[in-house]
Amino acid sequence: MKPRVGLIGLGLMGAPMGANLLKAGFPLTVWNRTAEKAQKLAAQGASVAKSPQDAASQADVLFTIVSDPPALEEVLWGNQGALAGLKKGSVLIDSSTVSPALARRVSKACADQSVDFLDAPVTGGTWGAEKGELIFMVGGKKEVLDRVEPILQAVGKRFFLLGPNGAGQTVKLAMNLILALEVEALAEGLELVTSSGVEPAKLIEVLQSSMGRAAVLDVKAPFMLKRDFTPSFPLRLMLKDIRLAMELAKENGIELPAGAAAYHAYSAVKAAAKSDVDYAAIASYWKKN
Ligand code: NA7
Repeated sequence: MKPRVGLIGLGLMGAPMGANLLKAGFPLTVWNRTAEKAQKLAAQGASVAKSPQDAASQADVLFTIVSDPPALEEVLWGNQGALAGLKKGSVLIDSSTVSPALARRVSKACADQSVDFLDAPVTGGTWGAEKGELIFMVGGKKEVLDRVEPILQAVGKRFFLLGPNGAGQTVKLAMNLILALEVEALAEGLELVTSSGVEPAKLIEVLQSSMGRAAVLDVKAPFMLKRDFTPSFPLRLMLKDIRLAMELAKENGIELPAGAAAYHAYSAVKAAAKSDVDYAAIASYWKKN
């Protein structure tokens, strides 16, 4: 019999993950703070839990994928939180992006009640979530990852075991810092070209044939040229990740000078944005200054 899966957090990433878990035939219980968002998955066969605790108590394997550290603390330790419901021998997989320190705190709380824990943030965006092709960066024990891999296969395609709990989040923060810097650098180059009266698409064409070639040119440049900033990975979440990376650097006693500059630039765009925008909206920085 297939293990029963729980899923807390039905945002841009969680909702398509839920749909793929159902498609793969896993019995699924979901919970989301805004209850209406559970309706679509309920129509596809998911049970809707009354609280995070209720979702956890029904699950052999529970996923959480919520916005940020306070959201994760709320669903785990808040009113009728999931930790109070998790059964002995079950597995908690947190796919939110949070601090490595919080991941280690969750790991300790799980160990205290004989629950296994993996920090397993993802990359791939909404596109990867919809296709079931997410890439997981995992911190935790190999035997736990092996145990849940058949479930992860329903939502992802690669699973990197990076070290003990916290290591998944550490690598995720470093990766998103690099992505934020790449897209910011691309925006600066585009602005330099545009403000000089040269067509910005020409820069992309040349970059595609040069050593500067990178996947962000395929994924983000077309939207930056069209100035379509519909959120795939919202800027507010990228800003949260840069902040978490800066905090980790401070704990480690190292400086991230370009990270600090990127934090400033993304913050300015967020402050000026009138709606939720993708982080590619960093290309609109110059409209605001
Ligand atoms: P979204 O689309 O912003 O979704 C965020 C989810 O987190 C959504 O289900 C929210 O519920 C939930 N949330 C936010 N705050 C809380 C609190 N305080 N309590 C309970 N639930 C909460 O984000 P994504 O799906 O794109 O990303 C999720 C994570 O993956 C994030 O860490 C990214 O950096 C990577 P709501 O529907 O608003 O009630």
